[in-house]
Amino acid sequence: APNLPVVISTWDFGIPANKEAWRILKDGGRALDAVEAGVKIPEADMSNHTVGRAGYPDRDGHVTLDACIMDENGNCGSVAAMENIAHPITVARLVMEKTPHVMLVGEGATQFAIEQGIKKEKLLTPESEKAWKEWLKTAKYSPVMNIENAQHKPGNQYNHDTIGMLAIDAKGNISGACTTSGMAFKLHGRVGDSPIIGAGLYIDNEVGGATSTGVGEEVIRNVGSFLVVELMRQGMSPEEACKEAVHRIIRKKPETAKQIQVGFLAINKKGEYGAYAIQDGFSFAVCDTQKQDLLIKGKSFY
Ligand code: SD4
Repeated sequence: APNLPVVISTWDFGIPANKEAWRILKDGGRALDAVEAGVKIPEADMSNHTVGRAGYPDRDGHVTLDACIMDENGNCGSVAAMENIAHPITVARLVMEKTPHVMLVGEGATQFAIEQGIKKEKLLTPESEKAWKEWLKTAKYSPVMNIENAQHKPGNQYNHDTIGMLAIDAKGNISGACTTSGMAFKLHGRVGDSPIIGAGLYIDNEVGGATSTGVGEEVIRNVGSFLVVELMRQGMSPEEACKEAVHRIIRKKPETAKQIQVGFLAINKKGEYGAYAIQDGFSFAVCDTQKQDLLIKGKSFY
């Protein structure tokens, strides 16, 4: 196909992540390798408080990370509520490739990562700790929408900036990765949609892939990414499928939906892509043979 390979990612920080993925894709590399390498960029970014290292902690001060990965053969791996390991996406891939399981959580996930030779480290940075202490003064859990403009400001209690990345390589194979520190100041033990196959990410190599960002509870309720892929299977374009999945969330809980952000991003087998969100302000990054740093404003219900 003329427009392959393609890699797309959620939010503005998808641009540098896509560039890293592109280094692999442009030389005929595998989509799976590209998405893992790509999302490791925001995982390592110290100025980013919503993914990986330097992520905001939970209510009790623990940085707990969620991630999953899925390949063109329907293999998948996931870690949830994992502490002290800087690259959860790599551990998710190791779960996929080195164990008979799909998902490891909490201490078991950290233990497995250590057994695989990954070093244990402290992920809470002084800046994130300061933001948490600030939050503790009121200790009010209220996610606020459209945080992409505010995510770098310390003290912001809100965030829903997960990176979800979808890639289709030169061979036409699709893979995806999704990684996050979850909602800032969540209850200890809370797991969002991002590490849940079918909710935060889904790939079907016959059809396409989808990923999500935003308030994970609403995505889990609707098995969002699986829904988007199934709608594409029935003939919808990526954008139409994302739009219908957003409408499903709104129809089910219209009052909740007014207050929150959820965005879906999808790609199909032809390399066509699209997105749709509840609220204005969702963006996604695209990288293909034409352009390596395209940022597109996602359409939205409100
Ligand atoms: C979650 N969906 O933990 C994640 C957060 C997120 O963009 O997407 N941020 O619910």
